[in-house]
Amino acid sequence: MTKPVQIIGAPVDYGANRRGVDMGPSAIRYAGLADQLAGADVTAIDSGDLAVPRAEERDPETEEPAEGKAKFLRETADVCTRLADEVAGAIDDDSFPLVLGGDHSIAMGSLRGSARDAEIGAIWFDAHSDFNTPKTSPSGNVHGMPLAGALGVEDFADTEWANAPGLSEENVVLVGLRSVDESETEAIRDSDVTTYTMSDIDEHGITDIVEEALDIATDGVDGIHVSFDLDWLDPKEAPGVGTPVRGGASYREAHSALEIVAERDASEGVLRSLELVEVNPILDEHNETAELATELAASALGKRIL
Ligand code: Z70
Ligand code: MN
Ligand code: MN
Ligand code: MN
Repeated sequence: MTKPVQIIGAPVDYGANRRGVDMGPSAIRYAGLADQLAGADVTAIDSGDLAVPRAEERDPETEEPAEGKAKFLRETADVCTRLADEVAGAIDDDSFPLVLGGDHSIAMGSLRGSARDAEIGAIWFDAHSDFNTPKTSPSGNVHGMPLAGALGVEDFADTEWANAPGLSEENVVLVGLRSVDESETEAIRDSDVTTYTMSDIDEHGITDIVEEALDIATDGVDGIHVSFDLDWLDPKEAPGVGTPVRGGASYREAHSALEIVAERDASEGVLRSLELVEVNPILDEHNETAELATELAASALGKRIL
């Protein structure tokens, strides 16, 4: 990454069903993010954390839109609106926004910001598809909804703060799925997003899958956002996440995936923004998931061994 990297912390847990993920940005910094980025020859500026009131001080009452349920939707809207401004501001300054979560609900802010005055694609590394809406969500947890929100699916259609108008389904690729709700399956089939499950990775290998994902995401756009949920990895590698699902990506597959992204960025300048989400230090073992997040950021931003 030749641009200066602007670190933006989003200590949010409104969208998750477990407390602790709001401490993700602190844990990732404490695990040595600055050193890792320096090791990748990246100039980093830490702009600190967004101000996020504690969930305990708020009422989780379910909210509009639609007749469905979505906990803390008002708070999520507020944070995402401010995060979108931060991300768009960094890009405007010719910096590269690196967003630290926080739960995955913040992706609506990252994507909306990254897509301001631009056409973008997105690659979504996640065990989950995050394609629920307030109407379909089995849990009411907004971290299961951000991709639907950003794409304006169904009852999110008129939810301006959540939508990223410059993001089209044709340029969205989900990689490594292994936990998809029935309601999400239908919505995904009705959409133009591309999906690769863990079985696809087993069959074709991580290299081919990520190259293909990059071809699709970058086709005809100004750049891409990479949204990286740490639960994409196997819980053996990344225990500090709220919703671990067995059978995930290995340590090497995760690095390899982001190294391929970095390589494509080095040759074609495709990367516009990156976020690392769902690190929960309360559920972690010796902060190893946060440490992994710092290493993965370095791989995505071009760290090379030789
Ligand atoms: C389920 C839901 C989920 C994490 C997304 C799970 C959602 N599909 N969990 N990311 N960590 O409640 O919507
Ligand atoms: Mn997710
Ligand atoms: Mn997930
Ligand atoms: Mn196949």
